[in-house]
This record gives sequence, structure tokens and C-alpha cells, in this order.
Amino acid sequence: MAYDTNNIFAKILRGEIPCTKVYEDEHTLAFMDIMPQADGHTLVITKEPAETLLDLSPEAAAAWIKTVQKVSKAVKTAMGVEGFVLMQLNGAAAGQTVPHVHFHILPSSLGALMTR
Ligand code: DGP
Repeated sequence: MAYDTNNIFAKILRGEIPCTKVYEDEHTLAFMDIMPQADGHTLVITKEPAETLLDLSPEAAAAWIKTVQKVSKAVKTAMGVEGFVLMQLNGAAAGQTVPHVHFHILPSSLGALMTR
């Protein structure tokens, strides 16, 4: 499906909608989730416009996972947790609600998330 340039994360990237930014570089942006499923719930997105993992270039995917690793480390330290969950949904059928590829970083255990 064609990328929707009016999705919420595209608007955040263009600065049309505010976000609580925690990290930014040439290829990626990380910010706090507006509907957190755990304290410290952070999102990491690519600047390359892509709806799902399968639409991303390998170069953008590599830059994205580097940022996920960097930000996960910072979130883990900041939240004082021993572990964290990465979640990444691809397609409405999988539950993806914002059609711009993103990782969720959840400083929590999977068991705790499933009981919420
Ligand atoms: P997903 O269901 O995987 O597509 O997750 C989308 C996430 O995006 C969801 O956890 C809520 C978050 N979200 C939706 N709108 C906004 C927004 O305007 N700002 C921020 N920071 N997060 C948003």
C-alpha cells in the first residue's frame, strides 16, 4: 500500500505535531508514547517513509536498529529496570495503528504487559 504522508508520525517528523523527543539523528527519531503501556514507553521511528519493516531499505533498517539499541540502553538505565520488551507490529492485521514503521521499547516484563 502507498505510504500515507499524513499519518501522525509523518506529522511529528515534519514538526507539525509536538512530541517528547528523547533522541534524534540523521536517520531516526525516538520519542515518548502518548498512550504508554508501561512507564518509560518509548517509540523509535525511521526518517525514511515506510509503513512496515518490509517497506524499509536495508540501510534505513540498519540505522533504525542501531538507534533502538542505543535508546533501549538509555531507557533501561533511566527506568532502573532489569529488562525490557521490544514490540514491532506490521500491518493493520497485526494491530498496527500508525502506518509509519516503529519499534516500541517497553521497560517491563511481557507478563506484566499481558495483565494490563
Ligand atoms: P501501534 O499500535 O504499534 O501502531 O502503536 C502506535 C503507538 O503510537 C501507540 O502506542 C500510541 C502511539 N501514538 C499514537 N498517536 C500518537 C501521538 O500523536 N504522539 C505520540 N507520541 N504517540 C502516539
